Amino acid sequence: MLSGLPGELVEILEFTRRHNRWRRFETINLIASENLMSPLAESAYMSDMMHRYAEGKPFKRYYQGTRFVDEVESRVQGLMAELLGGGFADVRPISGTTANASVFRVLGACGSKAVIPPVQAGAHVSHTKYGTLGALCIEQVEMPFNMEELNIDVDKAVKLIEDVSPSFVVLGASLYLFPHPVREIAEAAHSVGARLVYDAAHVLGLIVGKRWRNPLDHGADVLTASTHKTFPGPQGGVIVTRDKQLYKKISRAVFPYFVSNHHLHRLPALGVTALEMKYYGEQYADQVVRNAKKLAEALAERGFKVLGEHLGYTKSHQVVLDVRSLGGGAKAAKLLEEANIIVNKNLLPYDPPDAIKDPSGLRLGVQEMTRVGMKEQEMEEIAEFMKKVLIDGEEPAKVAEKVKEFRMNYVEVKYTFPVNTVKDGALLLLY
Ligand code: DSN
Repeated sequence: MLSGLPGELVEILEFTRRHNRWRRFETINLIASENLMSPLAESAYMSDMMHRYAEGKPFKRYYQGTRFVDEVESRVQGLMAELLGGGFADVRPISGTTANASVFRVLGACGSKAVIPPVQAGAHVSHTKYGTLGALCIEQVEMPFNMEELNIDVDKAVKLIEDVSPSFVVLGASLYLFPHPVREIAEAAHSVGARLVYDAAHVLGLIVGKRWRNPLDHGADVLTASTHKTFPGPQGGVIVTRDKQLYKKISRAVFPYFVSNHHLHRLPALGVTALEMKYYGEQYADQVVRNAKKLAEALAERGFKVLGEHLGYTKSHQVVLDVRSLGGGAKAAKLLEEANIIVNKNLLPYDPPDAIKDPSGLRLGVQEMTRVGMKEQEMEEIAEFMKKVLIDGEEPAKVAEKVKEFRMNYVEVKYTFPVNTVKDGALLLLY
């Protein structure tokens, strides 16, 4: 079919096809920051909006031709705010980092201080001097961490906030097993006139599905997130706050400081996902947290060192392993990839910061496999595949074939509306 076309073209198409087949149908994906959109959301994503510009806010644009984009964007803003218990949502940030940049720019001046979770304990790069804070020349001050509780050390963090008197404090993390103490930290922040930003990128789907406390109900001033981790939407960002004045200021930072055009085709897909989460989110989030706990238990039973045993392992979508005795995170992640199991190596809270290239840990997330219908029984099977590769020393290529067979049984995205995008013509409706 592709004969007669330039070789470079065939290669690009072929690599894309191979990627799609491998990552979508042949691998067990346990990257904690990824997920799948439903075919309905994917079809909404493939709209003409991807070609258009709409700088500004709905109904107040700098371009003509946006009347339907305005309708979609204003509805999606409303839905995202509704899912988070009310307030005001800006859906224009094109990533979680862009959302953070916009908020940090408003809350902190160059030379001010921000208190953040420790880097090894999961602060996102945008919270740090290496990333967005550094770009805004805001100083990072790390909160003390309690290794026993695998959480922020509340008493010490409160004292630190009182001593440092930062412009803002950040909670939420990329390595995230147990909910951070929002209420106590919010009180401490407010007592020194600081704002509390909660980065909910990893747990947005769990918050919306009511399986993780909503930080806006516990004193956080503003929530930022990406929309594609436990919240299974298109890649992008969102900001939600119940403070109208703060919302206005942040919106003025989103555009024109950090976003010009906001990749409009995300918006209908985000709207579809928001509605999926409105109707199916609790069911989905419930299964995600069950699966994570089950995977942790199944791995521990098979001899893995799983963090947080005395705390019940996890309350989120994540499971964290210490694989130092199995050759370290880099080696373990590579072997699993050869066996068609995709994970990422990760610093653990007790690793030195310079261990980033070969940290002690693996971070696993069950949200994507939950989305394709896996339940507790399948978590046992995943743990068994991982044992074969990392503990029994079986040939990864052999396990890869078994993983492929297993994965082929879970291709349909669940927790969505019963629409067949081909048969019911949803795709055609868009054109
Ligand atoms: N840091 C990425 C992760 O958690 O995988 C997301 O930006």
